[in-house]
Amino acid sequence: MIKADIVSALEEIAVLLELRGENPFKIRAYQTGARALETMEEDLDALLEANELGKVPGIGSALIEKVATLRADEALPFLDELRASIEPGLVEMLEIPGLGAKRVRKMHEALGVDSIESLQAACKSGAVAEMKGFGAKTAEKILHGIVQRAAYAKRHLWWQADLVARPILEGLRELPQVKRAEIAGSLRRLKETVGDLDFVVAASEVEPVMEWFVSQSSVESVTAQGTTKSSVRFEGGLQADLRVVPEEQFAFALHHFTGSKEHNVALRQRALARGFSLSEWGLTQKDGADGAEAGAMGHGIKSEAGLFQFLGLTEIPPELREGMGELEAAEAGTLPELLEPSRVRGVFHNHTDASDGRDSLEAMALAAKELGFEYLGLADHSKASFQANGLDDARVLKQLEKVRAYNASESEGAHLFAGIECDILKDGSLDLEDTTLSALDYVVVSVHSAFGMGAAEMTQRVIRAIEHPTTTMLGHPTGRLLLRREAYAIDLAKIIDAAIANQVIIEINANPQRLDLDWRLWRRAAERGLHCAINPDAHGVSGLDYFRAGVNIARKGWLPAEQVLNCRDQAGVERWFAKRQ
Ligand code: DGT
Ligand code: CA
Ligand code: CA
Ligand code: ZN
Repeated sequence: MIKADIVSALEEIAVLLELRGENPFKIRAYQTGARALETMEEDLDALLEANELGKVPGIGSALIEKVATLRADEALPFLDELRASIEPGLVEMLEIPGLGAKRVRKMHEALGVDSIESLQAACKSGAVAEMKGFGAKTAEKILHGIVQRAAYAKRHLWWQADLVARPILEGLRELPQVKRAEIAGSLRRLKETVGDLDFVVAASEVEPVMEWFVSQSSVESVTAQGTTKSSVRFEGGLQADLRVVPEEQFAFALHHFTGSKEHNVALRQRALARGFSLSEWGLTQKDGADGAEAGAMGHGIKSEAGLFQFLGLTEIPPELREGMGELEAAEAGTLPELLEPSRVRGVFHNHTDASDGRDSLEAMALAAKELGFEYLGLADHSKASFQANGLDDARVLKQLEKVRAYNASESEGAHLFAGIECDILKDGSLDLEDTTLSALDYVVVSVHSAFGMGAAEMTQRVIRAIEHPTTTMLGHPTGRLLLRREAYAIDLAKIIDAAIANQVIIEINANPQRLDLDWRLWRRAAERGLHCAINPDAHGVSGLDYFRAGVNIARKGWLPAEQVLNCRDQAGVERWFAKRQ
């Protein structure tokens, strides 16, 4: 079983245990373990072999044996028994938005519901409404959830969701009743994909704000309209939640609905340890002795910064709130200084009409200048990418001359660097002559073929390309297309090791559909010395702007500017290239 499948298995165990009403600590151990396994970059097999998996923080002793068994591809009797003990209909019910394992279990025990259909019937008959702690409103919500389930299942690219969200935020801010309005949720956290949009508003009057929100022309259907929350669905299936709160609750609501859940849980635990109960409404002081509550809700906190400060932390930017050590860093004062788009002086992996780009070298250079770039790297495809009109050695050398002539001319565009996106052939050799490659300023190497080979072979293939003396950077290291194509099998820990050892850069491919190398891996990799280049992989002038999505990922990956090649000036980049060749 590959690592991703083991992660899913651990997550599944957590859910199944919850459906059975097991001990919350046990459940949490599996959730934490799944996360730890997902984000670790060490080679799983090496750790297992050395008996060192337990050293990975978050992987408890109970999990080690199960991971080992799953890795060895054996069936896990524990999981099989667990599955067999729970009706599949219960698991399916968890796909209903807003419905958690606890409630599913209660309804199953009290009413015998065992499928979405029987749940729907129980909601309609009033049986659910009559249950203690449920009520008519909950039954109604479940019915809504069942109807919406199919549409909710789909996720959306961050870039597209952001395009939808920006004008809505502007519209909200223009309403006279609105005092403050912000985007929350995964969109604000800059996740690569987004389930739904979340807006949080402080307003003097709720109704007109809700009314404006649900009657936007792009709204296809209104799934909820209330006094604190409304939800809508746009054409294309994207949904949005709006929460309206009184101004004194705004900072708390914004923080809560920004998430992530993991971050929220950790912050709530920190508040509890200091004698406060934290929620989306505010902070309540716990009286201690008899458990009675005392103290004001807001403590005068008007901003997220104020909330973090109250809890003894420096402000944690939304994109770092993933429950991946940000509280510890905020306490120690070691949060990274996040990269700003304005620090990006140029980008390296872009295509022109010489291969499969739409625009000429001159047009690309001008567009780069207009974006404020000092330089632009051209990296058209090489000949093995024949479907993309890749360049052979002669055409590469001709383009190199053209770049040199452009830089020597009086033209207004950005300085051009002459590069190539050279195909990594099946055996790991490069698609062009060494003499051609070393004549260029830099070389991006990428896999564009034979995605189906096994992980070991793919890893060897890419490492061989990384070790090639002319290689400057590795392009889109997993080949994934978000929501469309899985990453090819490859051992990224070994790839990162090889890149560091050879002083080869790994790119953040900033095309919104790639965002590859994944943000989850950058923090550790950068700490170990890996350098990064943010590359829009533009296939026309309009694609250059994607570099902003790459900056998002660099921020989310805790990347320091010193390790981002794009932050160097032209001379600094030239020095890096020279060192390599
Ligand atoms: P998404 O929409 O799937 O891309 O991810 P989010 O993070 O935007 O999640 P969403 O829209 O369900 O909820 C927004 C935030 O609200 C979430 O990040 C944390 C908070 N939140 C929602 N439900 C819960 C919950 O059950 N427990 C906790 N602790 N926080 C929650
Ligand atoms: Ca969301
Ligand atoms: Ca939401
Ligand atoms: Zn490519």
